[in-house]
Amino acid sequence: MKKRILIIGASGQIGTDLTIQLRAKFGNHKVIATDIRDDDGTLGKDGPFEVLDAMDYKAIEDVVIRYEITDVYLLAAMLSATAEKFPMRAWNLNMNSLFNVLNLAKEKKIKKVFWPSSIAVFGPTTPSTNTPQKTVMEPSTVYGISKQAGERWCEYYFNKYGVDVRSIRYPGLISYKTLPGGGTTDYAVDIYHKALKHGKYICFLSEKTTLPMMYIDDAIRATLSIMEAPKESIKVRSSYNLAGISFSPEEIAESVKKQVLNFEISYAPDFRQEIADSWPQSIDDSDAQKDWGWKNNTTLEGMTLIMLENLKEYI
Ligand code: AKB
Repeated sequence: MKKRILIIGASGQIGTDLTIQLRAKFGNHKVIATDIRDDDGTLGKDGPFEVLDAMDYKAIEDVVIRYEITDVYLLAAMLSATAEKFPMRAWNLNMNSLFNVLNLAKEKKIKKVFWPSSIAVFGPTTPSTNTPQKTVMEPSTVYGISKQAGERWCEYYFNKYGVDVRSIRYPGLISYKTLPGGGTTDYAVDIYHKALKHGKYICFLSEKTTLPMMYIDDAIRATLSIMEAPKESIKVRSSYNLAGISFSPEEIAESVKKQVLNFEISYAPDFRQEIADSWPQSIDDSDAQKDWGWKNNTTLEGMTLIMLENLKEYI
């Protein structure tokens, strides 16, 4: 059967880059981009775009039938910082959207599901360096609780109903095509914008807060790899640990200073510091390496060069 892909939440940080790359790979008209907001001109010009609410089962089912969808990538979610402000809205969105897609797969209306988890599934009691795939998981954030519950449900739907759902625990992602929204790791994108615009940045995390991060191209490559891997090689049906580069605000600022000579950073930690402090500093992703050949490519210095070069056009 021919592959037809539905992306829910396509206009966000991951969705934008993922739609572009899936269209390059499978053809523009095979990839249906959808989002709760109307297209801003980025994704609708090259292929189908529809307004779609991830909470509306009937509306998703209608798109699935109309376009004969085989694979769904569910990217709609409320991220960590915003979820602390709207706990019930975050829980409802993050869980109901997942049930909608898992149930479509259970009813055999679609074949394969991608759902992103996050390093937020870990909590203050998790070993914070080289965090193993299987370890203590007591998340202390609304977002982390929803991702951990989501992982349990993914595994349950695989075991009980044979749903082919695949998932990655993304670290903080850094990209230039779109801004992230409402995350704790967003400072690592904002710093590049402010460095080019104002030559200085006030960071909402303290200088030594090391977190796992990844350049978007690596994250998209990981997503395509896990979705392409033979079914038998996917041994983890909750979600895979994925490691990229770990760094602190102080270290990313040093890499920016090498390119933007008078760049200055200062620190004013806010409520996001507590969220960041509950997350690991580095991740052990040996299961992803072993099961579907994952390997990170981009270094901090390399990412800084790419970000500053490309953002010049936008600023
Ligand atoms: C966030 O900061 O909420 C996200 C994440 C780590 O999942 N970027």
